[in-house]
Amino acid sequence: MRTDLFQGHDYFNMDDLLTEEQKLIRDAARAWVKQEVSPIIEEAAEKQVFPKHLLPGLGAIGAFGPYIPEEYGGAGLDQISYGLIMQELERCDSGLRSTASVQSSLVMYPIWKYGSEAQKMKFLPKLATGEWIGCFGLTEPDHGSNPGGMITSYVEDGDDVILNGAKMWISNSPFAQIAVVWAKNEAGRIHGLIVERGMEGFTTPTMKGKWSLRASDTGELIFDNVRVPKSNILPEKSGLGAPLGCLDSARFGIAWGAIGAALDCYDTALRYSKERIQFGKPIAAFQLQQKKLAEMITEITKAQLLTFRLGQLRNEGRATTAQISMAKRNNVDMAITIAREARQMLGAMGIMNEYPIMRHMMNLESVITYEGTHDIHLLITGMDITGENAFK
Ligand code: TGC
Ligand code: FAD
Repeated sequence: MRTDLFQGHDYFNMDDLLTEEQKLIRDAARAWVKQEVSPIIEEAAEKQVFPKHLLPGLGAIGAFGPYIPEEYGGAGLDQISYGLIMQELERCDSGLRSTASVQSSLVMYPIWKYGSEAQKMKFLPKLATGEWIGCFGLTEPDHGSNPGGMITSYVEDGDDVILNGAKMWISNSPFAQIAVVWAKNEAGRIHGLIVERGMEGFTTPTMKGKWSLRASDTGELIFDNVRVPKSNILPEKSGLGAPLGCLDSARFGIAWGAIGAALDCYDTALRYSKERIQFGKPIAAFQLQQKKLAEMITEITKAQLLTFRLGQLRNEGRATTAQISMAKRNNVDMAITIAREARQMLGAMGIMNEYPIMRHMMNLESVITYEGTHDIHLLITGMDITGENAFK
């Protein structure tokens, strides 16, 4: 078993910009990850199982709904604290961060922002502790980048609605107690519904065979005439803007998380390069290896600065969707590039599970695709700066 020696890298003294509370939250998340997750993560990824026994611990470090008010069971933290927790989780594994960001931004966030008071009181406290786990159903087999084309829909029937359709690629669906599902009503308007495990006609088959995000469960959501009470419809917002608003929050978390994965790859390559001797000296002494390391820490530092500023803007309620897109796209691309370079720096050892790099690299292939692909985020930036919509 590998010892987790990670200490963090802060080339531009970013810690000076953090409050004492933010540093405490980050350090607590890091310590928990080192003790509880680092020792088991390689085996979980190899066996393709999500380690469910970690859920209460994730709740305890505030990873579920960090910014949800305390009256609903959340930690009532600011956005930078949320980002730092995501960074520490993804420093270990993107799947671990996925579980926390889906629960926080894609399940708790819509219930908090668009739900009734009764829905908030019923679901949020149990989601905050990890007693209940939720998932988010937007993507369909034929509608990924274009969720507005979804065909999952419902018709009214007395106090209930009858839901039909299917969602695919849904993180945590195989074991989630609830699913926040986006579906069209009879008028073709998109609404969010809370579908609960046990409702007749609702099934969640697991999708196996992923070479990426193996320590995170992914599945489908199948709705075959599922009767859902109208009281489970989120009343306060409808239209595609409702799920897209949740994605803003989740993409923000991913922008921070990707820095964590990049830091772990950089840290591993730096340590290895100082220890590995070839041609009579450490490979860290060769200019080509130094170039790789210097470029890695430069890109990480740029991403840290970008993301910290985004956190400030989000704390002030001023971050735009396009700014969040730019940070998600830049940081994930930065992380995957560093993972590929770091893997090469370890030579043959880079492919082994004794080191985390190959796992990060494979995980990041999902991260660069989900929550809006690399191309989609570029087009969001393109639309923002030119005023021309390339999607229509
Ligand atoms: P478009 O016409 O641009 O917008 C439709 C309506 O939504 C409004 N809107 C927003 N509202 C709130 N927040 C935002 N961020 C918003 N962005 C847009 C917009 O004003 C409009 O409102 P209205 O009143 O005029 O109707 O929509 P479009 O159909 O052209 O699509 C735009 C596009 C392609 C950018 C968008 O659909 C998109 O982002 N596609 C990517 C899909 C995506 O990211 N899926 C993610 C699924 S969840 C997931 O991957 C979870 S992974 C989980 C994990 O494990 O971490
Ligand atoms: P497509 O939309 O078919 O895109 C294929 C390619 O075409 C991409 O390269 C894309 O960039 C490109 N493309 C598409 N449209 C355009 C365009 N207009 N211009 C230029 N290029 C374009 N979804 C959820 O709802 N909930 C979840 O919890 C969830 N978890 C996920 C977990 C994993 C592990 C993965 C891999 C995915 C998950 N997703 C989830 C789905 C994810 O959001 C989608 O995969 C993603 O939005 C892309 O959709 P798609 O795979 O259908 O690709």
